[in-house]
Amino acid sequence: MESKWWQDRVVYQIYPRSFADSNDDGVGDLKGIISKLDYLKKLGIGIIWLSPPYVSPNEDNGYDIADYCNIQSEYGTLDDMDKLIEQAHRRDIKVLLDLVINHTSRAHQWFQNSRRRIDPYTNFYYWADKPSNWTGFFGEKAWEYDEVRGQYYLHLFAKGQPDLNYHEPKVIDAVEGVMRFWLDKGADGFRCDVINILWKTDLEDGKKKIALTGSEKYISAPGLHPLLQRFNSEVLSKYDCYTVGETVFADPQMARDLTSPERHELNTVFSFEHMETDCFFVKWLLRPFSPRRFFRALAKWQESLDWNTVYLENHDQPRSPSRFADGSPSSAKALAVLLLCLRGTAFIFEGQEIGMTNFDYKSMEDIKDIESHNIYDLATRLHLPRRIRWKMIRTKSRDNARTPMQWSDEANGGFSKASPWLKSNSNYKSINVKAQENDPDSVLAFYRRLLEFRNQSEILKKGAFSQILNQKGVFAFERSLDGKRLVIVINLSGKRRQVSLKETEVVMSSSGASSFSGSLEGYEAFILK
Ligand code: ISL
Ligand code: CA
Repeated sequence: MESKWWQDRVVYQIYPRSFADSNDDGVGDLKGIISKLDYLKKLGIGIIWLSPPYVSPNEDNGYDIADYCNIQSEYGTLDDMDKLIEQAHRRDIKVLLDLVINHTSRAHQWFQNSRRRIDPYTNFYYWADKPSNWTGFFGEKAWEYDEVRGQYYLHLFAKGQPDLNYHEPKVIDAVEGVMRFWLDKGADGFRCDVINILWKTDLEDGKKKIALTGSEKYISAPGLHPLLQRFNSEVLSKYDCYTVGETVFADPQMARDLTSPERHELNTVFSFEHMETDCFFVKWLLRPFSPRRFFRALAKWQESLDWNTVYLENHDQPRSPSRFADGSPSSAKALAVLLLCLRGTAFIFEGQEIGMTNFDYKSMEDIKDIESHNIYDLATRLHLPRRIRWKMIRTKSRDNARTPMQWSDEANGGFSKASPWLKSNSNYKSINVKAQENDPDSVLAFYRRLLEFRNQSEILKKGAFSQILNQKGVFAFERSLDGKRLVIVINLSGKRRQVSLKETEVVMSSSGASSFSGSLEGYEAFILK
């Protein structure tokens, strides 16, 4: 079958705030992104996804939107956005935008009108006299009293992020207007924030029998599917666009229901199962990393869906070499082999291609993320010792991913001459683009070679996945197409391991080794045929 453009290309996620600062005010911006398009092209990227650059009070760094159709002035102007899309397209790079439609900011005009009961906005949000006892994603109560309206509103994330009410048809129309606005401007699709929780049921509740989290009332609730089908038939199907939905608490069946082509909802989703193998129930309850559990989750999703996404990092997750390995450049390369050899649309997060690691902060004062602060405060109220609280934050804070991109060994990693909005990782002196650019052994050089290989390998782009082994920290799988096969073997154990595989001819290796005898060093990976 003919493949779609989004099946043939690799995506690069940009967190605009932290990527490149063109005017040295300490905040990344759109002009900064434009100046790095050649760098991305050379890397082998075919699609970029921008985290939200829209007008926002920044309580959740742009995931709290006050105006969907304008650019936050610190990032630039609508004109800059037009230029960015045009310049990307000129290089044959597609552009995905973040569509955050579960909630707006409290500062959005829709909310300001709704709290004053000004029509047609009166029912744009979930209002209740007697709220349910739900807890939100950031560890707070999910309802907040609004003095102006004299009622409670639902916010599954921060207080500044009231949830939109999709039971109100005018919300659907308004959101479709936003989608059309950006697609007409040339955007090639959307990454859809927490898309499987849009539809809520049984909100007002006096009875105490509902579960504390309330999640069973909104995870892929039945009303979600007609809603997504409507977005698809009214808007998405009219453009050659791609959608990837962020789906929380989803199992493969839910993912199939959202992505099966004949249902006309989304193209792909982000699953979380492999990212949840180092915790119990919630990410803050730390569990030692187990390569076996991790690979098992990846293989399960590879086998359950015909086509989906693959990712190891994003702006909400710790850095993968720190999290799944020992943080070393060789482990960053081994993880690159895993990411880019699995079947599906692969996503690289900014800085992953140079092996950036978790932050090296020493205290909460350096942390900016609202989720981290809320959870730290909650843990303080629960009397957890400081040592434990800090360990949770250091290991899992979203700021691990959000430190400024490390371009050179100049001040602040060459990100900005001004002090950046979030402190740089001090390892920028050794881990940076400039140092890696001309070093053939660098993580960056390896990513470039691997992307070049993947971009022309029909087997890696289209081939079937099949697991070969998962034991003692070593994972091996086969990709096959029309009788041809590649075998990929990755050692995430940190120790030398011996395996027995039929294939021994080395196509590529993370260490540069050109022969394979069945033995892998710690954090070594091979592509064999
Ligand atoms: O980050 C998480 C784990 O800490 C998730 O619970 C995360 O909150 C969830 O995946 C939803 O994330 C998305 O929506 C949030 C926003 O804060 C995240 O940055 C975004 O990726 C609310 O818009
Ligand atoms: Ca700037």
